Amino acid sequence: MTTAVLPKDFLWGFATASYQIEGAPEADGRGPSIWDSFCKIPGKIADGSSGDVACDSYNRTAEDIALLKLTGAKAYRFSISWSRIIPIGGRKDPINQAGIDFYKKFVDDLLAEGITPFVTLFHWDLPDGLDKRYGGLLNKEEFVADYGHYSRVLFEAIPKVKYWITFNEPWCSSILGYSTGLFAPGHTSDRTKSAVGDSSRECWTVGHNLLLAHATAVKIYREEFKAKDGGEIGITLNGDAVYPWDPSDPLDVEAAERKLEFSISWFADPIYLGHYPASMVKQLGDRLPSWTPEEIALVKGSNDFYGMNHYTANYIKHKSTPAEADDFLGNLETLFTAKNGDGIGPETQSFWLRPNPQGFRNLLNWISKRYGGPKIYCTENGTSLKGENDLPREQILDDEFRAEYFRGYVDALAKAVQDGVDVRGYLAWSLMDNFEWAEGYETRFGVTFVDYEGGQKRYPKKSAKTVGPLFESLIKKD
Ligand code: PNW
Repeated sequence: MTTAVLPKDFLWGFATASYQIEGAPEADGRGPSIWDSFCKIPGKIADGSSGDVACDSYNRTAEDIALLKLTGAKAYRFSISWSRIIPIGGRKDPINQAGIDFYKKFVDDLLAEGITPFVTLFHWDLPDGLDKRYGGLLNKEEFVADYGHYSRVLFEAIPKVKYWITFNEPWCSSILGYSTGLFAPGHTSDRTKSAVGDSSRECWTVGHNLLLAHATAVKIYREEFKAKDGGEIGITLNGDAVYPWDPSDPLDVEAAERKLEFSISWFADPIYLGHYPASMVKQLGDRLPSWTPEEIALVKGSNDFYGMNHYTANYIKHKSTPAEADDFLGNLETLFTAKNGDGIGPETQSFWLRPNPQGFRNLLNWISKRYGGPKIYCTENGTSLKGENDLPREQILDDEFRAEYFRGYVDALAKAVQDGVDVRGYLAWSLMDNFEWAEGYETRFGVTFVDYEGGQKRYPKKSAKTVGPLFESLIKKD
C-alpha cells in the first residue's frame, strides 16, 4: 500500500535535450555544434546517423506539448542549443534573436498549459566555433567568460524560467569527451581513435573549467536576476549506485566509496564542501588542477538544488595494481555480478545500464548525507530495452519492461523520501525516443515511440501512461 509521502508541490514530468530531439541544424541562423561535427566523422556514431532530423522537435513544439499533456506531466526539462542563441558562441559574437524567440515562445506555450519548464543551459552541444577558436572546454579563461555571457543572455531573455540547470552531467563532457573519446569532441590518448588528446590530463582540466563556468553563471543569476525573477539554479550530476563486489573485503568497500567520489564528488565536493575528494587528489596528484582561493570561493555554495541523473548500479572490485595514467574510475573494476553470484539487474540495450531500484534509494541517501540534505531534483531516470528497435510496432508500444522500471524506481524514490531525503521533483528520461549520442537511433529511451521512417510521428507507449498515476498516488493532496 502506497501512502502519500511526496510534498504537494512535487514536480514530475519528462526530460529531453536539444541536440537529441530538435533537428533543423541550420534553421533560423543556428550555427554548428561540436556534435554536428563529430557525427560527420565516420565510425563515431553506431548507425552512422546524426541529429540532423532527430525528432524534428524544432518544428513540432505543439506536438511535444500535446504529448506532455497526454501524460499529465507537471514539468518538462529541455535544453537550449547555445549555437541557436549565439551561432559562433563567443561573448563578442552576434546574438541570434530568432533563436531566443524560439525558446521564449516555447516557455510561454508550456506555461500556458500549466507545465513548469526546467531549462538546461548546456547539454553537451558546445558551439563548434568555440572549439575551433580556442579549444572549447579546455580553455579556462575564454570558456568561462563565454559561458557566463551566454547564460546572462538567457536569464535576461526568459525571466519566466524558474529552474535553471547550468550543465548536464559534466562527468560525461569530461570523461567521454576528453578521455575515452566516445563523445564529442572525441579527444583521447588512443591514437587509433583520435589524433589529439591526453586522457591522463585533459578530462581533469575540463572538469575544473566546467565547475568554474557553472559557478560563474550561478553568481550572475544570484547577483543580477534572482531577486527579481525568483528562480533557482543548480548543476545536474550523473552517478551510478555502487555495491562492493565482496562486502566482506574492506578494500572493495573502500573502492565502492571511491567510485562515488570519482564520479559524483569530483563535482559535488567542491560545490558543497569546498575541495576535491582526498581520494582523487591522492591518485591524480598534479594532474587534478588545484583551486586558487578566489576560484574555490566562487564554486563553494554554488547550488540552489542538486540535479541528479541516475540510471543504474555496479558491483565494485578494487584493483591491487597501481592506477594507470588514464584511469578515471578510481583504480577499480565495475561489474554486473557480485562475488556470491548475485546479478545487478536485467540487461537493456545500453551496455552500461541494468535496472537496480534499490541502488537509487541507497544513492539518494548517500548524496543527502554527504552534502547536508540538499533539495534534490531527479533530472533524469529511465531505461532502454534490449532489442526494442527490432520489435514489431505493437510490441514496442507495450513496453512493460520500461513501465516496471519506473514502478521500481519511483517506489525507491518514495522510500528515500521516507528515509528523510529531500526530493522535490522527478523528470523521466525521456519524453520520446531520440538521438542516443554515439548509439544513434538504435537505442530508444522514450515513453513515446518516434517513427523515424514515417515522418517522425509520435506514438505513446504504455510507459507514457505509467509514470503519472505513480506520482498522483504518492503526492499529498493538501
Ligand atoms: C545521459 N554512460 O547520458 C544523458 O544526459 C542523456 O542525454 C542520455 O540520452 C541518457 O543519459 C541516456 O543515455 C549518459 O555511458 C550517457 O555511462 C552515457 C552514460 C551515462 C549517461
